[in-house]
Amino acid sequence: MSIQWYPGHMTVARRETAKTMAASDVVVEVLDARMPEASSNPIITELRLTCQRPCLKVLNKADLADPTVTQSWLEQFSQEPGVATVAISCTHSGQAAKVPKLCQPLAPHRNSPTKPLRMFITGIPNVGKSTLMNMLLKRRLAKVGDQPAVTKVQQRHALNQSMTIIDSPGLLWPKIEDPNVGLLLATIYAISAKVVVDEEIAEFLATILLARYPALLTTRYGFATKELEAADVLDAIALKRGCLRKGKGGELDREKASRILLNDYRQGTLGRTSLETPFV
Ligand SMILES: Nc1nc2c(ncn2[C@@H]2O[C@H](COP(=O)(O)OP(=O)(O)OP(=O)(O)O)[C@@H](O)[C@H]2O)c(=O)[nH]1
Ligand SMILES: [Mg+2]
Repeated sequence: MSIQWYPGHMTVARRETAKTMAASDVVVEVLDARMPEASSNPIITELRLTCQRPCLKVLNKADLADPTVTQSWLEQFSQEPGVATVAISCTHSGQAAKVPKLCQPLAPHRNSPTKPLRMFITGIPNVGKSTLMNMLLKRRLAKVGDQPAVTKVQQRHALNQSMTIIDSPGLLWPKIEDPNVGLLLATIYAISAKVVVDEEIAEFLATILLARYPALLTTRYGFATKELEAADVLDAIALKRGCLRKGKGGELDREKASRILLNDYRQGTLGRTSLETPFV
């Protein structure tokens, strides 16, 4: 499955991203800690290299990711020139404050009311950009929500006398060539559910969970995973949760089971997992 999905507001977002980046000092690229590579937008990388802007890669939602794997990602990203990295969770108060502290040394000449440090928060949809801005401002100025494309326009705010922050709409790239990346992004709901079928995403997720975190499935749903395949996982969830298709003679409702698995995964109810590792 390669995903070709580029709604009109994304074209505008791309143009705006280029413009705002040129007028910023540090690019704060928010990634999903559970898949920092798949959630890196090649357009943002290309633009920041062209504009020669330093970048802070924020591995957000670290509370949902496997801490050992997150540490390996931080080590890998810190090797990149002009890049600093940090893993945070915006649901834990105080962690967002690390962001401006790490941005300042990336543009030390910008530190006064006449030359404020301009931090541009960007990234793919639903990774927590607006939540990060709200946490920094300690006010709910931007709307947030667990779905893509909540933010429609950029917002600029003064953080203090010598720092400004800009929140921006999520940005994807026009054609996601690698089917794995498409499915990973659908798993964290960076791509709209209208574009991908839940059952396909859930089966993809089940494959990874079976390989890396089978115990989490057993703990959550109460079935043994030995010798199960991904499709069996959905059947097992349907059985355990009594998901049956109406008027179909007791046939299992795999679609409903898929939604249960995806919701549990997205909300972190299943436990802490990383779907991508830097070792492979
Ligand atoms: N568990 C967890 N959830 C988070 C964290 N940060 C944000 N969220 C949740 O992630 C969802 C998306 O957050 P937003 O701030 O709206 O994401 P966004 O990147 O601004 O999304 P768009 O505007 O659609 O591009 C919301 O449900 C947030 O509550 C985090 O660190 N941990
Ligand atoms: Mg937003």
